[in-house]
Amino acid sequence: MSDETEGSAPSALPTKLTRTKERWAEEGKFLTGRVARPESDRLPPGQHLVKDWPVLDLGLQPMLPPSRWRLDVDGLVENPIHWDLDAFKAAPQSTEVTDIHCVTTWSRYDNRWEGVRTRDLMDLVRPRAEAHFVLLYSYDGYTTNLPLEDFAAPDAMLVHSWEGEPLTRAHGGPVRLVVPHLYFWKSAKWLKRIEFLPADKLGFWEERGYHERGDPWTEQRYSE
Ligand SMILES: Nc1nc2c(c(=O)[nH]1)N[C@H]1C(S)=C(S)[C@@H](COP(=O)(O)O)O[C@H]1N2
Ligand SMILES: [Mo]
Repeated sequence: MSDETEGSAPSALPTKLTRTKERWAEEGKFLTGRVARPESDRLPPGQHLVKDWPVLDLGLQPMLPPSRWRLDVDGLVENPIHWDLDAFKAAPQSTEVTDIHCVTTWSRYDNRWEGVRTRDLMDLVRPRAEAHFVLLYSYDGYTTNLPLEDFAAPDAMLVHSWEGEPLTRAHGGPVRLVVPHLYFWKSAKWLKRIEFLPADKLGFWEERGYHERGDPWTEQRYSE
């Protein structure tokens, strides 16, 4: 149950995958040194296409019945919100079809998402002028950070559905973030809280050597 996993720090669980990924960050694994452009190339450098949708996380998939899911949006905002799933679904809904690029080199094209655009969320909470970054908190203890401009990308969304079906627990249901133009580790599953901040604060993978921004087109896989 989420009661057991909500408060636990994922850093206390150095799984084999976590250690392997930390080593990749140290070694600069998968870097090709090539640069691609989203206008002319659809597949970023060093990526290969997959047809299925892999599941990647820290190994703790919180069990969140839709009735128990809550989202807090707070920090430097005029109008903090505390939503349940009904309130989330009452907000303006949108659909987007976008590609996934995971730093572990798989990409998946044409994912159909439904949910609330981050821009529509920002219209509701009204970030203050001093807000320049967001930190996302998830129910498994995961965190990830984003500059405000990336969070506010026109195709970035808080999604509840994929291909017309409710997002599964394995893929971050009831609600996850999707930021299509950055590596997929920025797209927090089991979203719990969005905090607007004046300055950058590193998230789980960013603290372990992953890039602060994570642009797949310039292979921002790891920090220098
Ligand atoms: N809450 C949470 N979100 C997360 C992660 C995680 O461990 N916990 N892993 C990230 C990573 S590294 C990837 S590649 C994607 C994987 O999403 P998927 O399992 O739906 O493919 O989720 C991202 N969001
Ligand atoms: Mo990932």
